Amino acid sequence: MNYDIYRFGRIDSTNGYLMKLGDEGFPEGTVAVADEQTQGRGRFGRKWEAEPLSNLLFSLLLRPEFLKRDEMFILTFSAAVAVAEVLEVIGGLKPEMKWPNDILLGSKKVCGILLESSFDGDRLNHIVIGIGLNVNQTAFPEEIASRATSLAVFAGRKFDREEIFMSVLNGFSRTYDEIKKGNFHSVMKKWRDKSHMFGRSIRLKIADRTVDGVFEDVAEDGALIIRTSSGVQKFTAGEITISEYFSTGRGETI
Ligand code: BT5
Repeated sequence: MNYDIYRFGRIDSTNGYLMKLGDEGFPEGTVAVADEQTQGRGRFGRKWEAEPLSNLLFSLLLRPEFLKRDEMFILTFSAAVAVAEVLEVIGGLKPEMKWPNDILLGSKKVCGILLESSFDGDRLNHIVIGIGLNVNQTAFPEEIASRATSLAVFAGRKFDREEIFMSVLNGFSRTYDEIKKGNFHSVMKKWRDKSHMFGRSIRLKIADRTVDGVFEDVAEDGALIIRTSSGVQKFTAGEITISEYFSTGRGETI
């Protein structure tokens, strides 16, 4: 993929910016990266908080016309695989995938991925994938301090943000080529190999409902499969908590 990179010292949100450029017809491969976001966003209107100049905050515009609406999930998994492989190669780290859109180091969140899409009826206009990776930040705001970590905290050294950025873009380009060829399985396999949740007791929160069970698998369509007391169930959305945390009273969503 040919990338066209727009760089910002400060911006509201790289995702918001690229959603607008998407509407204006900018091509696939347009990238926005910022040293600081004033309104960095997560899913469901949540905030992404990142110290200026310390982290990797970027978004990528895609026009994956080859994907069906219910196949978009593969893009989140592809991005997660691209980031995790960079952490392994450059950082010598062992990242862990957390369904559906997080990467953890030592059970704490180091990276969040936000996929936003624009449709015209059933026709896809564009998709924006946003990646927030904690790189050199060593202290976090109180609300997230117990659940967030960074490469620097974990590895005990600073990292070159640009090197990580370029490596993630290169890695994503390779993964994107795979899924263009319809090879979802190889991406899902790489993701699964980095998930250590299989067989663990989890609690899934979906809106105001909770489901307790055992993490059975992630299906080829990206859905979470949980074994509950009433049988095996499949979910396409929600938020997981690992039961070890809530059983010790630390019940918080990573
Ligand atoms: C995500 O949402 O994890 C997706 C985050 C995507 C951020 C990128 S940065 C570049 C691009 N531009 C944007 O505006 N966004 C994208 P979610 O799963 O909803 O998780 C959000 C939750 O993670 C928050 O409610 C906090 O609890 C926690 N959180 C916030 N900042 C964090 C950080 N720096 N590290 C770890 N956890 C954080």
